[in-house]
Amino acid sequence: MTQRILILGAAGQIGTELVESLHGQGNTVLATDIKQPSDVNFPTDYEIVDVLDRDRLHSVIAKFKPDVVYHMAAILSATAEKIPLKAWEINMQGLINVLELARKFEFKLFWPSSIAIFGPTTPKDNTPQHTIVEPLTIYGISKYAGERFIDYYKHRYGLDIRSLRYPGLISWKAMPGGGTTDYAVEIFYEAIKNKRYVCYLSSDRTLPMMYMDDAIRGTIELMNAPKDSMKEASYNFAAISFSPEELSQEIKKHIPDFEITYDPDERDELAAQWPRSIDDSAARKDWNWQHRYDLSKLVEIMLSQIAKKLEKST
Ligand code: AKB
Repeated sequence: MTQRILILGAAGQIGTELVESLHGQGNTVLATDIKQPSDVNFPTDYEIVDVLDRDRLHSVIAKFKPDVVYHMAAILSATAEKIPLKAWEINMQGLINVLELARKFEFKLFWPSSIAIFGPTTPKDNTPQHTIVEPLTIYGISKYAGERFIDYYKHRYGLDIRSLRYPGLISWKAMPGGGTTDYAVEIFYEAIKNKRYVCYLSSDRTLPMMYMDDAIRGTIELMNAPKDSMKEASYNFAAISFSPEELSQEIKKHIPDFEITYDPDERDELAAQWPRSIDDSAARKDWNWQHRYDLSKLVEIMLSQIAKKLEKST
């Protein structure tokens, strides 16, 4: 069944690929973001929408009448630490504005959470679905508060809201912006262009990661799963885990003279608070989640696609 789908924050790393995929499946998609992106050509209608502008949001939703909304607009972890109160406003007030409209217009909602909800007191290996959650970053605090909010709206108003705790996402189509895990995309561009990369994380800073195709497929599968199989407010969602050093060793198999050096900055302190690996057995059990891409497959695709993309742009 095709649907009317509104994407808020469509010009970001995940939004760009969600638009492409949902449009490709025959849905009527309206892509929106806070400004006109210079580097993305949407195959769908596009409108400017600021999630903090309630009147504008209301009128776009009243006119488009979506069956489903993907609310992807957010400030990511590293940028959020530079503008904590603004990040809180965008991440939380933006979500509340969308939730209030979900009550009124009764659309189904997707909202992204993150591994950043976990903090230094959380067990780092195979982090369970339910565990100690004491985030110290403003991004992590906003994501965890968001999880509580969506669960409140689900139970209080009977809304259909679904959510995933995304790991670092790796794609060659769109660049990430302002995250702690962005190194795992930048490294490929630098490896191809300059055969060297200065990494802002420590060499052994292992983090949970996922190839974007898995993330998009998983997100759409979650949204299409039967409502009564949804047991969690937001699901742990995992594929692979690796450190910068392990990633660079895999890149060296393709570019033997690639060199990585380490100059950890404040982002390494954020990453140090996050899990090394995630137990996503609830997602695997409740809606049959399975990842397809391992590290070697991911590296092979990233290097070949980015090389082609860079060649085209010169
Ligand atoms: C970030 O690094 O901020 C994001 C995330 C893990 O949510 N990629």
